[in-house]
Amino acid sequence: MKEYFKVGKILYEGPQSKNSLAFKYYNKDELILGKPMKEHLKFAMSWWHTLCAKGQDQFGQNTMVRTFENEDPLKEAYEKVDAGFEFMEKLGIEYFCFHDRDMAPEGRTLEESNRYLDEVSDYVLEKMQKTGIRCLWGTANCFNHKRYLAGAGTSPNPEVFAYAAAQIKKAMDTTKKLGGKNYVFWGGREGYDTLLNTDLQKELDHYATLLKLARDYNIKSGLNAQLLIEPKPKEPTKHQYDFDVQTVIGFLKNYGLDKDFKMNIEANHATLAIHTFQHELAMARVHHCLGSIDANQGDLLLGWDTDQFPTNIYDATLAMYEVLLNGGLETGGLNFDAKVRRQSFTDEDLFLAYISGMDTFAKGLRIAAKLLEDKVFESFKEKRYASYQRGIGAKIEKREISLEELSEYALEHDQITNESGRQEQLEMLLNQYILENSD
Ligand code: XUL
Ligand code: CO
Repeated sequence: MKEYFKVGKILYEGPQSKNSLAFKYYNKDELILGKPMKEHLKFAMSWWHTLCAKGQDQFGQNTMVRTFENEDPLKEAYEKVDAGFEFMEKLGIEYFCFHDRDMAPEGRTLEESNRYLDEVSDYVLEKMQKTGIRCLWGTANCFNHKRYLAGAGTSPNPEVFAYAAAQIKKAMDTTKKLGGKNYVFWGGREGYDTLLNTDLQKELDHYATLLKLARDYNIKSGLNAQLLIEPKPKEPTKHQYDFDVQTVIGFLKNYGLDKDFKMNIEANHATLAIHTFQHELAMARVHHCLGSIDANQGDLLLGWDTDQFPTNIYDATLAMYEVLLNGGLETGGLNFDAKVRRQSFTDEDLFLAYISGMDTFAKGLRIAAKLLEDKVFESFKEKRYASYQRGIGAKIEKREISLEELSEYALEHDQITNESGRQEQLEMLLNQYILENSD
């Protein structure tokens, strides 16, 4: 069997190691809060960025030098399977995520595309059985082809709606075949560029219909995956309907779909929505719909989805803090929806990027676990809201009070004293935990 990467197996060498091709913080079997790191951090390889991205941008051509290239796209798809499994095995990554069209090429007809996907996914299944590597989630690419120029479920053209439905059905069947426990809907081109040509009501209704049909098929087909919506506020359209977690929750509730879907939260999408990553995770957590994570980061100075590998320890700490508060991600995991920069065109760069991302989240997990164990923020918050446990506070919480009674109460208690929110102290403590645990 051909070896695609010159890099060997990546091992844990600990924080003192100077070897860039080794983990410093990710020690897969080490117990954190009684659970092995690899169970807290179900890392996944993104098929598209890792095996398909070639480094092109809107101004320039491909830059990546890859050993798994072939003039015949179908043959290349098989090479990508071999290369992808070698890559995951060498990094100790136990999951992957895929779109239908990055696993197998688009054919001349839908029937041919389906056949390609069947064939390549048969081979993927073989590799999964040999290696024990699993599928975290599957999805359909209903945004790349020009037929989707005006959306998929929200296209004004019902032929496009039908085509998208067919692609989703097939991607769900393939996810079932590969044993995926989650299925993702990223809105792709479900949004608008101008309201001058857009019937907002119809588009929202149609989008909800597509999701309802997929929800029903998830049960009918026996896939029974956790369905996930991935919010993103803009790009490619000016306004995406799945703007952010709160918007999606409102949409799902409006159409009676809130029990059927959770969220797949991507850090760079949070940035585009002018939220922190932690905000999106916390919002999903308190609404019991935190499903999975697309682990990456954006560039705060660029206004687009740069999909960089996560290196920010501060953000990763707060993200893992939310995950721990959530009691984990159940069927979800951390998919590196991230690509190497176009100047990082060697195979080795791919390994370095994943090692860096995995170590960032491993470090974040370690710090978050300590913060939680020591109840640094939790005990502060408990005290901050403690007066809601007694007197007038308890009545408000139990909703055993009217506006008139509150008015009477306030008339008698109009000299109010507040307590400091201690933001700077808490930020200092967070820094201390990050720095104290710097090796
Ligand atoms: C696009 C994006 C997608 C989804 C899956 O910004 O994040 O790759 O994760 O379609
Ligand atoms: Co994503």
